[in-house]
Amino acid sequence: MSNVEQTLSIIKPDAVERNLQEEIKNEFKRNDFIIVKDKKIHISKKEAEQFYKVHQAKPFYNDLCNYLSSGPIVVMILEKENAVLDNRNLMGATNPKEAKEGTLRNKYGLSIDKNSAHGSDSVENAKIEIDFFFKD
Ligand code: IDP
Ligand code: MG
Repeated sequence: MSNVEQTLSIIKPDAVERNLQEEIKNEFKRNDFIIVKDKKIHISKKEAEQFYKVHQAKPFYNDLCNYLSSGPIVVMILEKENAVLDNRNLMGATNPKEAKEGTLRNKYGLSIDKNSAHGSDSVENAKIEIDFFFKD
């Protein structure tokens, strides 16, 4: 039985700043993801706060929101079988130092905050996050 899913991916400011968006998009395509929609945007701090609301109690919340709104990002809807989990596996661990060889965060991440990529962590959150950026 097929299990085609969509997930939300963000190429974060550190990677866009280093002009890695085409290289990272190619990584997704090589790994059988279809990029259904994509756009380059620069969000406000308020939008970042809304997007990362689940983390509002965390000590790093303010820095995280400042960071995500610090420069342009590329937001994408990715589609494939098991897209949510496959994207998490392709990204690797949150901390690039712990991310396995060959994962995006291992290859491109600079630090736990500048870790180059975001990916939804569940099908339910993927729907919410896709709506957040692509509902018009
Ligand atoms: P994830 O991006 O792998 O899903 P989350 O725990 O959802 O990781 O955290 C969201 C983002 O917050 C991470 O991608 C990372 O940039 C940042 N972050 C997570 N933990 C820390 C921390 O301990 N210090 C600073 N930033 C953090
Ligand atoms: Mg997360």
